[in-house]
Amino acid sequence: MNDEATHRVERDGGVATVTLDRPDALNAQTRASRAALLRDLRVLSSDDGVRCVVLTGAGRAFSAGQDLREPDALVDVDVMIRETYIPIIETLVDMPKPVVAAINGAAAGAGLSLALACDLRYMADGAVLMMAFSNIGLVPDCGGTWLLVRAVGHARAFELAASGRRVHAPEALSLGLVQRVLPGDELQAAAHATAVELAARPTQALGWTKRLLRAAEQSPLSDVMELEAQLQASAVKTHDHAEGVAAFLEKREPRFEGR
Ligand code: T3D
Repeated sequence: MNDEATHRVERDGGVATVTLDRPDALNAQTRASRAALLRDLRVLSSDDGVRCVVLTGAGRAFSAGQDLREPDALVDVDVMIRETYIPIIETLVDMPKPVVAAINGAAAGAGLSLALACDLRYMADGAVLMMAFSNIGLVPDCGGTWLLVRAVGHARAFELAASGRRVHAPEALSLGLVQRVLPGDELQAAAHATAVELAARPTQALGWTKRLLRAAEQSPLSDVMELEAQLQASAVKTHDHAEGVAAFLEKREPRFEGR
């Protein structure tokens, strides 16, 4: 699935784990690594057999963002961002199934944007988050502003972006940037366990729920309620709705199939 060998994709039932795998470079992103990642994320997005995705990093970092040693990285940077970074973020945000980030180590710059594009973030107690862009005289990109301001509000987002400082796990948890902090050696198991639970939920309804929550962040109430009505009209026709109601009436656990 990945001939570039800059990440790995492993399947376990309905859970796919994507591991950024350039540990010697703190999983920093290059043109080639982004192209390969985008290709595989799109495959996972359209594969109905995949019902939850975990995104994590190999070694001691989640991702240090753009590989600052990559030759010519800044040539046509806007084109590069449009062609690789933006579609990766959009694919994660629009993925019609839950995506869990297991932040095993530093998530900096575009690496933090990747994590913020996921639906849930679990963080190792020794990891750090960094809006690193201003440390090298850049503005946040890859949706970092859009995602961060919605997570923590303007003033906190500005402070984190302007300082470029390290946010350690307890602060990340208190800011709501991550949902759980775990000892490093328990992180992957906890993220996988949550992914297994989510994969057993009604995947199509969860995908539509993601879409509604994103719409709710930027659309008027009346528009969102109309979209809710439209998607509910689709949801009531699913196998999982029938199964959920039957299971409730029969006083048993539902067996959702994601359709
Ligand atoms: O530029 C464009 O193309 C536009 C797009 C921009 C998007 C972006 O992502 S901009 C932001 C880029 N990322 C950064 O600025 C983060 C830089 N790295 C750090 O701040 C820190 O390294 C970390 C917080 C990630 C980790 O800190 P620490 O103390 O654990 O490790 P370290 O000692 O700083 O780094 C270890 C090595 O990794 C070191 O190399 P060395 O000295 O052992 O040979 C360091 O240079 C290297 N490294 C870390 N980050 C990057 C990197 N090499 C290349 N690119 C990196 N992003």
